[in-house]
Amino acid sequence: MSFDTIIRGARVVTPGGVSTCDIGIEGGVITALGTRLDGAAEVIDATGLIAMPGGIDSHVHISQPSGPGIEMADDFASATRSAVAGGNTTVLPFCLPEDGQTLREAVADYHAKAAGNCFCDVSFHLIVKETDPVTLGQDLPALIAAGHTSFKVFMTYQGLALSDRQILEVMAVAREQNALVMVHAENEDAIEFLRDKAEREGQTGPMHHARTRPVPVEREATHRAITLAEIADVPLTIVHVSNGEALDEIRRGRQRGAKVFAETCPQYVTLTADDLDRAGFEGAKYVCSPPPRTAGEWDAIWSGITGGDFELFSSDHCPFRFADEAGKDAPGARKSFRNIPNGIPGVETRLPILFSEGVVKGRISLEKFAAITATNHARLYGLERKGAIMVGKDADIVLWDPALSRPIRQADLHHGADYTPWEGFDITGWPVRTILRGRTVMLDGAPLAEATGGHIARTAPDVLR
Ligand code: DUC
Ligand code: ZN
Ligand code: ZN
Repeated sequence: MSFDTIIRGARVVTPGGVSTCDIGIEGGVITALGTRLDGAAEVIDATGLIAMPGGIDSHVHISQPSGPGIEMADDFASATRSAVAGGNTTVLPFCLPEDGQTLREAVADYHAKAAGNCFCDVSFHLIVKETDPVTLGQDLPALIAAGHTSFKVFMTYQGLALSDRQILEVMAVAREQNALVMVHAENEDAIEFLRDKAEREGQTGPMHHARTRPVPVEREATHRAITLAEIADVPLTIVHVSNGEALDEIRRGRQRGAKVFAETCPQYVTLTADDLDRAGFEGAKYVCSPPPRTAGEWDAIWSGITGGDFELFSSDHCPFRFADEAGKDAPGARKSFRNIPNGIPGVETRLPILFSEGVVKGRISLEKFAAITATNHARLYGLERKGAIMVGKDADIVLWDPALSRPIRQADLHHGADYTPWEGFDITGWPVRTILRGRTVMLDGAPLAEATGGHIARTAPDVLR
């Protein structure tokens, strides 16, 4: 036999185009693309299906420390089970040190939490919240050398936000050590000012989370982050871009010659700030940062997707349970939006939403879908064996039924959250089989029993070479 598995007859999406052919897999690797491949222990008939590179979600939060008494709804098992159900084969969670913990200790903790519990492959971005000489001079270089080649800095959140000087110091390390900086761009002082004012005026419901983080807060920070990167002479990724004005700053930065990569997420083309105004406390289900904007901003984000401004479409999966004091219903959350944990679940729904709203509705091609959900994530974050259906790459493949229609239902999802922001959202096109390094890990929406995922050490992002 020449192959362990042949996937027969799918429309295969490769970086070179879309064609109907067979995929030969041996030892977990794609070893042939061609017609009439023969000789395999397992033959998967994929007639009528589309074969895409397995989704890479390069922006998820799993088991992340979230403050006293608050608990993220997913551990590595539930998040990665949910990921494969949604057509993903690799996810990149963020590693955030607890207060008092070093970055190295935090990474060791994450490895321990992930080991043996992953249904897809994982690799960790780091979050840099301290800029002391040990963190910048020792821990960060050692962790980059060990394959953690990207890290996020925050311009918002007390305890996380770095000053401009600190961001420059972190960028200098990235430049020296060949790593990629990701920035959460929102102006903390401006938010604090607006938040204090809102609270003084008794404007305390979930909706005021969005009102106190308006577009200019993000636009200004996006401009500043790009400017700092120009000063430090490094590329950067602006994560979770929510609106057209921030995107315009990215376009202007690129025109000046800055190397800026941009990420957006499903919430910025499907949800609005009005969702935070739903009756009772329901709006808390939609509290995330940056907040969802307006339907007008959806158009601006779609124009960025179709026009090539966004390299990355990620979920920003950051799950908290709704009916839970350790989640959205935290002590004080009904008294002020300030106390509502930030984030929404989405690792399982990212790809179906983009397929349905993007491919099926004719906004984007299959090739663009593959690029912004997998190929570019691998390229930007140094996942050399991942992200494309090509001979020599890991056989990370997802088969899509482009005609399968059903709405998103919490009851069908596998995450640890007790709700989805997209309950009842109609989807045409669902992933029906996820294959990780040649093994089927999801069939017809059901993740299979074994946790065969592992940690992937990454190389320097190819944009830095
Ligand atoms: N930033 C994220 O990237 N995710 C959730 C919350 C946040 O502020
Ligand atoms: Zn963020
Ligand atoms: Zn995030």
